[in-house]
Amino acid sequence: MTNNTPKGNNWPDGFIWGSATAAAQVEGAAAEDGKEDSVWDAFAHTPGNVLNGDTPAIAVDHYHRMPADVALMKELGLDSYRFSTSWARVRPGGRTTNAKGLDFYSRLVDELLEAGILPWLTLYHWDLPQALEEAGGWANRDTAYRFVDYANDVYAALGDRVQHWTTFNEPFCSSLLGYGSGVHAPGRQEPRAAIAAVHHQHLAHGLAVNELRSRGAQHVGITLNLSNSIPRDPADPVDLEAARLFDSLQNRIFLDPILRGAYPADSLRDLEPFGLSEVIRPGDLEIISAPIDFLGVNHYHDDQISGHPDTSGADGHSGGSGRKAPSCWIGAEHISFPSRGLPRTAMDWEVNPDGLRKLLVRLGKEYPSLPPLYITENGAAYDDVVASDGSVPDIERKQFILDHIAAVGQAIDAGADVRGYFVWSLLDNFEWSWGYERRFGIVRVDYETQLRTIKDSGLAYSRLIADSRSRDADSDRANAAAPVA
Ligand code: PNW
Repeated sequence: MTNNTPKGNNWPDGFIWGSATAAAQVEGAAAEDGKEDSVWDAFAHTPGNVLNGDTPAIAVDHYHRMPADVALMKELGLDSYRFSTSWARVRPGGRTTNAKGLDFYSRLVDELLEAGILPWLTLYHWDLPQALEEAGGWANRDTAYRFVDYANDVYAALGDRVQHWTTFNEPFCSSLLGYGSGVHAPGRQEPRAAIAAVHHQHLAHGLAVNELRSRGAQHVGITLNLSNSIPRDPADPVDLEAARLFDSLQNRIFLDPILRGAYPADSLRDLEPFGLSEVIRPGDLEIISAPIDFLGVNHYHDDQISGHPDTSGADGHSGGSGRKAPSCWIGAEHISFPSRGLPRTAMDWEVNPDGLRKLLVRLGKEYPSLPPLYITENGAAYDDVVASDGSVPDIERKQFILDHIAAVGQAIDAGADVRGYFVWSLLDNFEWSWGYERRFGIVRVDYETQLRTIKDSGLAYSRLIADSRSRDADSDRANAAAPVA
């Protein structure tokens, strides 16, 4: 047996191996079959917002190449495909249903099921209909109720075939980067609106969980991007305070309302000047803390935090346009991210696989009501080189993925209840404000021809999946052969 599987023992029964994308990053067909602009279409049209003036208009043309892309997933041996539906395709102006938009997802789901691939659906991966942004966007409480209308439309069309429902992907980004630093759509730089957006996305999540469950959904959850907060000098109170602030804004203001039914007391105090307590209405936290069936964890990097000025390293939270943006660290604008001298990806994010193990173990320790975990995104951007034979020997990405999978295995050995891993991303795609300049795919896309080529990282991931299956089969055989006591 080859030694491609980094986890020495078996992966838990039924462990899901998958890969992920998001609608605005792969679909293209931005104005087809009734789709109207999302905030990302509108944002990308303003020069200076996205690197090189790139837009999601064509992306990797997945809207037209969907059957071939599903065939590629089958070839890779994926158990599951995590994708998102586009609100602006399903309810273009935010207020009426577009049957043609839903039809695309219905065909996608059928194609996946036909290929034996489990559809893992995310309702919100950042593409709010621009019409709803013009009505106030996530700073407007009404948007939460419009989200439930949208969730209902998608459930009505796909609820008979899709079992796994994720409400939001990384509300951190679509609130604090979208409305705080403005490096993400809609590009607003209004701290109070950003904090209102956090709360209204929480509310939308809770309302949708209750709604989907009442309609019979069995597996409903949310995906958060979580990151360890590592004080530069644990003996320095200035660094400790900065690490507390980072942890509050990156992790706890998202985890606690959902898993504990309350914002952390320190976050409430810190965010008082930005109006957090003003947007919370009686009963909201009860809705927001509706029990979930799984927590999706997206993890790319962790951060060393200091309260002292630092000029040594980029913080990895800026957008691609290079324009000077205000901080997304609302009320904590002074915090810095000093380098630990670790290798970095093309996103300038430090590589530290053990951080993923630590994060998963921490979650289990700190949140007694933690549901099962899935790694819903993990991966890396590197500058790929195409070899003369057409192959893509992306050694660094391959190593990154294998090392992080090994870290997940170690977390499971240490007791973390992790049930699946989705690599980000299936395909090179529209990397938000970095446009097409940053490639995360395990499959290369030639943006001229739309040709897909499985990179070496994709081949390695595929082998790992096959190995873990043959191990399952081996142990099934061993169990079957064992005499019954
Ligand atoms: C995630 N940060 O975004 C998203 O869910 C994906 O759509 C995206 O392509 C992927 O990670 C890679 O970036 C993030 O500033 C964007 O730390 C920004 C940050 C983290 C995650």
